Amino acid sequence: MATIDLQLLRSGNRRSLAKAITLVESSLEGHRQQAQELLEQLLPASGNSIRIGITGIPGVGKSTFIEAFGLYLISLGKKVAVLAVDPSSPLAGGSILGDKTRMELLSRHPDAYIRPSPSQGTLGGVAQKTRETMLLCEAAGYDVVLVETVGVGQSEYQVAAMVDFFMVLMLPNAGDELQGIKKGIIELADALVVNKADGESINLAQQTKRHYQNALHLLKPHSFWSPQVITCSAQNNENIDAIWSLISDFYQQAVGNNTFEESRSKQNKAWMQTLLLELLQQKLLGNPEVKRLMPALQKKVIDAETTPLAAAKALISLL
Ligand SMILES: Nc1nc2c(ncn2[C@@H]2O[C@H](COP(=O)(O)OP(=O)(O)OP(=O)(O)O)[C@@H](O)[C@H]2O)c(=O)[nH]1
Ligand SMILES: [Mg+2]
Repeated sequence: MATIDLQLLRSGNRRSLAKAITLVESSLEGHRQQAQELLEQLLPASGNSIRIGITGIPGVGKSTFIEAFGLYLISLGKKVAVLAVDPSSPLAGGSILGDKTRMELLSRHPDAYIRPSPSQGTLGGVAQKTRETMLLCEAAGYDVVLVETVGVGQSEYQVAAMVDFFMVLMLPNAGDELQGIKKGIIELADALVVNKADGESINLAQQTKRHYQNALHLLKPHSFWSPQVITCSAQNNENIDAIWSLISDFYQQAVGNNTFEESRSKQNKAWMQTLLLELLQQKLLGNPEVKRLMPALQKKVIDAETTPLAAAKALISLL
């Protein structure tokens, strides 16, 4: 892989950014090392964006929303990067690419950069690569990074742990409780957005909004910010500006009371912990002695000749 021109990348050159992301996504050991060096060099230039996570069940309108929201942000003079985290789907990447038809104007706009989900990675998996890609986009001058995920797996938790503001898109459907979104995800949301508040669904959307307002009221004020419920129509471009003003409000408050930086520090510490445990596991299970002794110890445990704890300790002691 050719070397990456830092100046060119920082000036916002798209080819240079794309090359850097490809490097970061590569699983080859040599590339991994080169990628880490690049990231360390760019670290001081990263971090200057607002990172927004967007989740919701298939069909809720995430792509349509991102098209409308992204174009609105661009109209305010911002540069917008859209990343996807979708480790569960074998079609990962395919989906957001196919989605470019729903993000037609955004995907062609010079101030937008859309990147599909990386295919399953090793260390830290897709989440690690998305984090690294986010840093690269920031170094390349993107002011807003939108991280999209389908709300049907574990990836929502990973996305919530890497963004500053996390929003869950919902359908107008007051009777349908959580619509397949896990309660734990709702608890992480800084905003619930009831999309498709248009046509015959306007009243239902308002009803749904009140329903969640009442429910959220019971859930949390976990910090200075009380989660907000808002309706919009991504299709008709309605209330898209109100959603941005809500996020701006959050951002200003969070920066003002230091929770913005604090929350990013916490995220970095927690992520380091995750990576540490993952590396440890890799190291343990890759150790030749551990591999050699594992079957015999497993058999001993099965035959009740030793306890699971004693066997596990014997293996750990080999490190
Ligand atoms: N009436 C109405 N329809 C919408 C709105 N937003 C999206 N849709 C429609 O809902 C359908 C799904 O929209 P998408 O944007 O593809 O939804 P998605 O969440 O990205 O779906 P996946 O990519 O499958 O997870 C499409 O037919 C859209 O045209 C809206 O605000 N109002
Ligand atoms: Mg989509």
